[in-house]
Amino acid sequence: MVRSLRIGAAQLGPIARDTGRDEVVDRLVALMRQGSDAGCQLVAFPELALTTFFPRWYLDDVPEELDSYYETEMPGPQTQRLFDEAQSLGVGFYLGYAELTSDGQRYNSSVLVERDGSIVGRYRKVHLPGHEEHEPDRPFQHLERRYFEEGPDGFSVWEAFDGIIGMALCNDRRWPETYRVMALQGVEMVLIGYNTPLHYAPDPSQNPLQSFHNRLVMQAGAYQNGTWVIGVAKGGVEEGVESLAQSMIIAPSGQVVAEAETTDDELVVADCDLDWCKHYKDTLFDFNRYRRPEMYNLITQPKSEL
Ligand code: CDV
Repeated sequence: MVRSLRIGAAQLGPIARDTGRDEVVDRLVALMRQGSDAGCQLVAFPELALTTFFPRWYLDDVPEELDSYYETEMPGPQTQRLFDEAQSLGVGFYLGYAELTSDGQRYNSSVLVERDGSIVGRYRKVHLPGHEEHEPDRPFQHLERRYFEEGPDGFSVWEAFDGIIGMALCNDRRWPETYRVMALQGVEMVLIGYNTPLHYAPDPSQNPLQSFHNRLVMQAGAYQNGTWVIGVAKGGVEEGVESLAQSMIIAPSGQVVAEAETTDDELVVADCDLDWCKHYKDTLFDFNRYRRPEMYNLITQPKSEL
C-alpha cells in the first residue's frame, strides 16, 4: 500500500500586536477547511502561530502584555475550536505556540494533533536564537532567549499519519543535528514552523541571503537524512518588520515540490510519498552501513570542553 500523505503547509501573513486569539483562530480554521477541501490529512501552521511575534519587543514594563501571549493550556478555551475542527474535518495539524506551564516555565513549543483531535506529541524548541537583554540600538529586538527556556527534551519522533513524524521550530532548521537526531529515529517527515525577519542585526550582510539560507538548510536536511521537510512561515510585514515567507515542501531527494507564491495566508499542498524516504535511507544514506559515529565524538562533547 502506498503511504501517501497529502500535506498543507498553512503559511500565515502578519498578525498585528492587537489582534486577538479569536481572529487568529478564525484564520487557522479557514486554512484547515481549505486543507480539507483540498484533501489534506495534515495541515502545518507556523511557529508562534497564535499571536504576533512578541519577542521583537522588550516588554518588562508591560508584564501583563507579555503574559497574554502564552498559552497556559493546550487546548485552551480559545484553541479548543482547532481541535474540534480537526475532529470534524478529519484533518490533523501541527501548531507552534508560546507555552506557560503550571510551574511557571516558558517554552517556544509546538503540538502535533491527529485527525481525531487527539494530541500525538509536544515539542519544546531546542535552539533559541537572539539575546537575553534589551538591546535598544537594534531596530527591533529578538528576545527569545529572555522569554523562553531552552527545550529540555530534545528531538523525538512519533508514529502518526501512517508515518514517522518529527517536529522542530525555526532556528532549529539551521542546525544539521536537528534532522540527524530525528533521522536516527527513522523520521519520514519533519514539520518546521518559522518566523525569520529579513534583517539580522548581528550581521546585516546575511540579510540578502535569507531566502537562500532558508532553502539551503531545509533542502540539505531533507536530502542528507532521506526525509520530507515541511517549512511553514509567518511572513510579510508584521508591525513594521518584514519576515521571510517562502513556505515549502521538500522531498527526500532535496527537491522543492511545492512553494508559497505570496507572503500572506496561503495553503501550499503536496502529496508526500513517505516510501520515497527509503530510496535514500536504504542506499546512499544507509546509516547502519555507512555512518562512522566513532569518528564523530566531538559533536557530543560538552561546549566547555571544546
Ligand atoms: N524565530 C527564529 O528562530 N528566528 C531565527 C532568526 C532570529 C535568525 C531564525 O533562525 O530564523
